[in-house]
Amino acid sequence: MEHTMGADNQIETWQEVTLVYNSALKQINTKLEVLNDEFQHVHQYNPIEHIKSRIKTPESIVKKLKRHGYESDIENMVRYVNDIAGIRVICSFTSDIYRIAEMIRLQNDIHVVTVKDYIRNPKPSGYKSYHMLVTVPVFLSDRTVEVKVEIQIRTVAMDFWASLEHKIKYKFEGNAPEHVKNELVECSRMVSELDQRMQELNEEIKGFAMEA
Ligand code: 0O2
Repeated sequence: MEHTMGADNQIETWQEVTLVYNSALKQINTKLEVLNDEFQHVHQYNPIEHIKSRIKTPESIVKKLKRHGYESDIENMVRYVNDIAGIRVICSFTSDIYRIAEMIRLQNDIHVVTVKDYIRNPKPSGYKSYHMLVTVPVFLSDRTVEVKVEIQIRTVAMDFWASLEHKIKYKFEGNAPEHVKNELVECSRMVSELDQRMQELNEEIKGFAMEA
């Protein structure tokens, strides 16, 4: 029998939450590694630079539930917090992002719930990244559970920007001075320009390699 967590919540303790979400992360990690290896085999090129994954801390989950006005219990965590399990995929070029997203979409057992393209539509802060909320089946001894995983795909440059902006946001508790915010928006514009120029350079080099 199949259960979607949240609709028919089969998870009752924090230990079960970590077990099930960790298993989902392992599955997605393996899928991405396989796709990267296959891509290397076929095209002699790795679209993925590296992958980071994490389970959200209980403190951070409770904070998120509170922000949205929900009580802190396991059922609400599973139902309303979409990024308990998160994977960040870092690649070199913007075109790799869409290539990886398409490869994920084509996996039979992955169901794409939502997509947020903050590259085509950046956040007012300047944040850019491609977000996919997916579910993946986790096969337990007595049941199969569809588990939500948030996949964030971004370039090295976008990641550099996001990690500094995150530190600044944390330091100023979300109230950074206006000139700092403006500078971040300007840096984000520079990130886009850098990504575009690097991609153009890469295309040109590929053209040379084909002629040789
Ligand atoms: P952490 O520490 O990364 O876990 P949600 O808040 O998730 O219910 P929302 O706002 O629609 O709903 O989600 P969104 O914006 O699609 O994705 C949220 C995650 O994206 C964040 O998770 C960050 O990881 C990242 N993110 C979104 N906006 C920004 C931004 O302006 N700057 C940076 N540096 N990261 C951003 P958490 O839970 O906020 O944090």
